[in-house]
Amino acid sequence: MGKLKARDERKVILHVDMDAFFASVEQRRNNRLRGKPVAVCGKAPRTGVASASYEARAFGVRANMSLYEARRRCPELLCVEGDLPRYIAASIRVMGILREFSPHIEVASIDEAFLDMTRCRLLFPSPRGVAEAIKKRIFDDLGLTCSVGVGPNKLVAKLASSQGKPDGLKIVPAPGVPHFLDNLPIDQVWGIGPKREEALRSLGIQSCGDLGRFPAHLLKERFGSVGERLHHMGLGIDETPVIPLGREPDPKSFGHFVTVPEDTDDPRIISGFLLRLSEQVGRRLRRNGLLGRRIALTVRFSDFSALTRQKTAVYPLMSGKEIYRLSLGIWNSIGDKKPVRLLGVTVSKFQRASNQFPLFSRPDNVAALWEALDRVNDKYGDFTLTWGSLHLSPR
Ligand code: TTP
Ligand code: MG
Repeated sequence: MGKLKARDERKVILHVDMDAFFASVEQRRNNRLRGKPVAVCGKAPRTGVASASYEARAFGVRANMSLYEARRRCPELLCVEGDLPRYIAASIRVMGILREFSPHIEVASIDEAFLDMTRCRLLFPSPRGVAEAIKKRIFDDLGLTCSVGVGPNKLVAKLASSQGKPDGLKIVPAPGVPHFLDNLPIDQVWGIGPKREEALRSLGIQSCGDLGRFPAHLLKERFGSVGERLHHMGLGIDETPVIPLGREPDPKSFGHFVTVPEDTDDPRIISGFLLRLSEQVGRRLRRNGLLGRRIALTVRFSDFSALTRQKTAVYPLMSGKEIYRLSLGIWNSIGDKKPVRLLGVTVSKFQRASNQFPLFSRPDNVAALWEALDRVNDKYGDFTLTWGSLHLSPR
């Protein structure tokens, strides 16, 4: 088993994830739903399950399942049309509570956050104590349960919180990481879908710990850049910091790059990557409360020749779609195209996105809300949300 970095061993990271978040919010506000199998769904008639209460999960109902299938598994399922502004309001209250415990908080999605407690040790010497206090505060204030994982880095903390669900509390100190990973089947590691799981099992890899012992170069050969990430996961290594919202250090530009899995000149594949990169950059802008005017496209071709071209937008942007339109425009203007090896989209020439959201006085709430919306949009296309439909008051 590889060694954890000494730097990691000193850190105390918490991952807090609300249990069956949307469904629990609905159960909390409507007595008739409590203790019952509940599914929260979108508006459209052919929508799927966004969140299933744990009572519904006992019947095999899961997120992303079609309503048809969910009802087949659980005929008494109570379906509730989701109300995103309500969940965002709850999310903002949860994040507000977490912020009382540590200023080093990264809102990872609408219902989950990482807290770096390393520098709060004097105030909260016991990780278990702080985790219990957080759970109690959230329950007392919102009547909702959450699961908390504690580990020496974000990866282990997140894996730990997923193991205790619901209403869980799992602490994995650095020396316990190898044992924890050995007992973690690979299908429980996020990001490993059924296809990849099958491929890993065919290599004799059953647990997350097996992944760490498997020769790294073979994983890379088989899975490309993901292989390295898998290897690190198997060793419980993760050096990514908890990035508090709006606190990326004085950025001049934001760029995202991808080495495509196979050199390609297929315009559909290339535009797909450009869209993804643009969305990533847009998200980063919003998280930092910034708008950008200059968009640059970087391309490295299969023969390793490279070019960067840029364009200045007429007005400052923070939307991934608009960044995509511009970067695609730059791509289309390139004359002599060879198969592409690497693509990058960078945005610069920033200005602050101030006074855009009159409903929120605190900038951290705005950032948290953008983040929450981004994550929900990623996962949950069925809701349409306009600013006007939000009636939230900042805490
Ligand atoms: P999750 O934390 O993944 O799920 P959950 O909170 O419902 O259940 P768990 O106890 O396993 O954490 O997602 C948080 C919320 O995000 C969830 O309540 C609804 C929403 N969501 C979607 O809208 N679509 C999805 O596909 C998923 C997975 C979640
Ligand atoms: Mg959750």
